[in-house]
Amino acid sequence: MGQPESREQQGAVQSGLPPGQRLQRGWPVTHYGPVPKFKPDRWEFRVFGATADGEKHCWNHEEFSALPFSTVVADLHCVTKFSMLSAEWGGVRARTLVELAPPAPEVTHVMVWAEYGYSANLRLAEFTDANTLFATHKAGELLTAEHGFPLRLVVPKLYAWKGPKWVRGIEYMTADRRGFWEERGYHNLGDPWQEQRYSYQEGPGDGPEL
Ligand SMILES: Nc1nc2c(c(=O)[nH]1)N[C@H]1C(S)=C(S)[C@@H](COP(=O)(O)O)O[C@H]1N2
Ligand SMILES: [Mo]
Repeated sequence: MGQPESREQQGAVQSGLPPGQRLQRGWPVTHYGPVPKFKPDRWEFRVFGATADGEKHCWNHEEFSALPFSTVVADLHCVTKFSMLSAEWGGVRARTLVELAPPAPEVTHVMVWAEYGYSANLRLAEFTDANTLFATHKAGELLTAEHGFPLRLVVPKLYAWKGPKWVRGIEYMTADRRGFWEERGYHNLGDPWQEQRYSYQEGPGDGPEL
């Protein structure tokens, strides 16, 4: 369970440019819809769905901020073809939350939920990867509102739409379900190294049909 190890340096996930991507100078802002306003007294992070104990688990902002802090160096690949390499993200490993609020044994997938109903589905194994991070910081500084403050998910091995900004919680699932972009024509898996951009590229077993 979450030992009070405070700062821990994670491995680096830098592998260069996946096929079809180009390098972007700076850090553009990309998302659908408005930037939500952060209300610290109303904010909570919820773990729900098929939890091991059948209960919902919640952290308020103060409690979440006290969780063990780790850093991950990772690239960001937007499906619209720009990439940003070697960003240093700081925050709480997804794995830490899974240890604190474990899933039931039959859980196979996780839906990550953000403000305004944005969502992204991940396989449990991707979610619990050591480099999957709920980021509060980038390059040692708090995230800005446009980039997801107070919390965004970083999944280094997948296209960036799989990392919701303004995350509010996760749902443990016993079967796969498509998230926001996955329902709107994007690939259910989203591996940039295999150029899994669109749903029409999916093969049998890649996920529930559109
Ligand atoms: N809540 C939310 N998160 C989101 C999105 C979104 O539309 N809503 N877009 C995703 C996409 S497509 C990308 S490329 C990245 C962009 O992150 P950035 O604006 O910090 O560069 O955020 C991802 N997270
Ligand atoms: Mo994107």
